[in-house]
Amino acid sequence: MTASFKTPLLAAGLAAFAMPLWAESWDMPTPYGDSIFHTQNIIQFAEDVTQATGGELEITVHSAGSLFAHPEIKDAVRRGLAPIGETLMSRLANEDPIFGVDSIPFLAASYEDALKLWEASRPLVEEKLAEQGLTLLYAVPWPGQSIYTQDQIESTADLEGAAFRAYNTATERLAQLMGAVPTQIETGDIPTAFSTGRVAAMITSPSTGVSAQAWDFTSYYTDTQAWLPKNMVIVNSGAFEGLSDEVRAAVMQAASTAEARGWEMSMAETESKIAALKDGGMTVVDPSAKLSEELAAIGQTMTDEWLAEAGDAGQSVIDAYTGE
Ligand code: PCA
Repeated sequence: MTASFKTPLLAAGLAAFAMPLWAESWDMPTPYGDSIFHTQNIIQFAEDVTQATGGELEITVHSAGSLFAHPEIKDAVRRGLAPIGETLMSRLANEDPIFGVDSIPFLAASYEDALKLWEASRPLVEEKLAEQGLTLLYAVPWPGQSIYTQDQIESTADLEGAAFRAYNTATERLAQLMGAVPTQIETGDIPTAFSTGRVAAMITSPSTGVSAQAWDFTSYYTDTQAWLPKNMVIVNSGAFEGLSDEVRAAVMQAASTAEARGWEMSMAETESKIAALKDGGMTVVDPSAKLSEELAAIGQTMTDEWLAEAGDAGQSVIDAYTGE
């Protein structure tokens, strides 16, 4: 009896001694909910870091904008209010066009092209973040962006004047070019925005469609898969440099594992979440020839506009991407 009581106490005592005295604890704000694969990947990343550092660095994930709202996360990390965080890269496009290169319709609409574009753009993204005292850890794309509507759409004329949900400047511009009226809405507010009539249509991934239960307020999913916007995990460079060499190396290793795992998860999601939209009752349709043509033309316009804004630096990213 006595022995069986002593064992767990002894184990607990040893565990306490095993905790490194210099353990560092980081809070990590993220924008999206726990059911989203990006968040699940980050939770795994945090566990990997704890494991690899023997608890020297503990990362606590605060999902769904619970610590900082999405628009505040990047600045919170830059100012050191949170040492690490996640954000949608293209939300920073107003700071520098390079952050928006992954949100141009049909510039890179497959995983293969998205990876090429990421390899071509990553050095400049890292450079621009470094100028703000931020270090990029990794980036993972959402599945392709497709259109959700109440009625079937044959062409952009069917969206004329419709209130269209946007989540960055590119989706705003796309809505305008389609003749729709953009309104910025965070993912968590999508169901309410539809039910109160603030928006009537949107373009997003099947992942976000499923987490918002899009079948409750839309009936048609038009499978455009027009681009693959990325979430990125960034760290305050000062906080990162404050870690020991070993811990920093372990974080970098866990980040590169999370990047590879995240791309795999994203690819697997595309099919499984489209199937879930169908199960929910949505009709999944391919875009009509007319709609495809119109969207391709809008993609060209947005590429031209992006190049005009991004100048020589932008042109060299596109050249590296297209292999010219
Ligand atoms: N989901 C996020 C960003 C892109 C996506 O697929 C959103 O809709 O806001």
